[in-house]
Amino acid sequence: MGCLEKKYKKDVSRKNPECISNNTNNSNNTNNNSNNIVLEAILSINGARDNNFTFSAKGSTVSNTAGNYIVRYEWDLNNDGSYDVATKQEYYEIIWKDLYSNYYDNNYNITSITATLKITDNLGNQDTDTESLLLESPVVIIPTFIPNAVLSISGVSGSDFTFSCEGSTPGDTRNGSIVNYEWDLNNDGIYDVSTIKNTYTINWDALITNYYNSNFNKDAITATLRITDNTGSQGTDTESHSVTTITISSGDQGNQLVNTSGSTSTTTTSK
Ligand SMILES: [Ca+2]
Ligand SMILES: [Ca+2]
Repeated sequence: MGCLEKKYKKDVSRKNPECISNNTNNSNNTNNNSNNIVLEAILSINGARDNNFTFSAKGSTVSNTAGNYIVRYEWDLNNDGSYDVATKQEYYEIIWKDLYSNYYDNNYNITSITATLKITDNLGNQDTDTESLLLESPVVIIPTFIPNAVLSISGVSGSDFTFSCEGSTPGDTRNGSIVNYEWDLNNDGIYDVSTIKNTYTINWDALITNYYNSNFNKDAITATLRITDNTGSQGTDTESHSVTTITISSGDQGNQLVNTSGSTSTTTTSK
């Protein structure tokens, strides 16, 4: 057959590549009739999620110099076989939102763009090229439903001490729930007690003997509460409490979100 080699280029979408010239003797171009014209479409795609996209036919060629030229560019922006846009210029620009919402089922998370360019010259010859562009994976937005831990401590030296997390809330305040409370009674980073109730009470002797030096001679203790909600997200709060005066210490010093991938982010709010 006389198809010129150029016609069997990378356009894999064209199931039945056909000779685009009628030249059947495979002779060299003589540039004196339209039968020798070879038209080559070259598509390039540039763009990124959240940015502009440019579909370009730059580099597409007609092979002879007999006066034929490209008169129309058609763009199938999603390679579904239907050409979506026609231009006289050799490129087409579209913003990301219009591209995915109009041509990719409104799917922001698509991972690649595949498009086909069809060019037509003034003699009616046509050629196509199909190309794909891989997109970076979209940034996963971690929900900012952060449990809010609020620790309060009451008690004086010699009496019972009550640690309470009343006022704490799960990340989803409407539908969520707190499923676990953990108490670090001496703020050494080790949670000493875990409860499903939102209070924990311990007498002075047990508190000092078990969690502080028995010769405890300070004015205050410091404890941390950690709550876990039904999604596994956690919040913490640390409070210091005077043991010499009858008072309730309460605060809301910070929250911690632990996401399911294991990394941790922390936000801090002042009292
Ligand atoms: Ca299309
Ligand atoms: Ca501890």
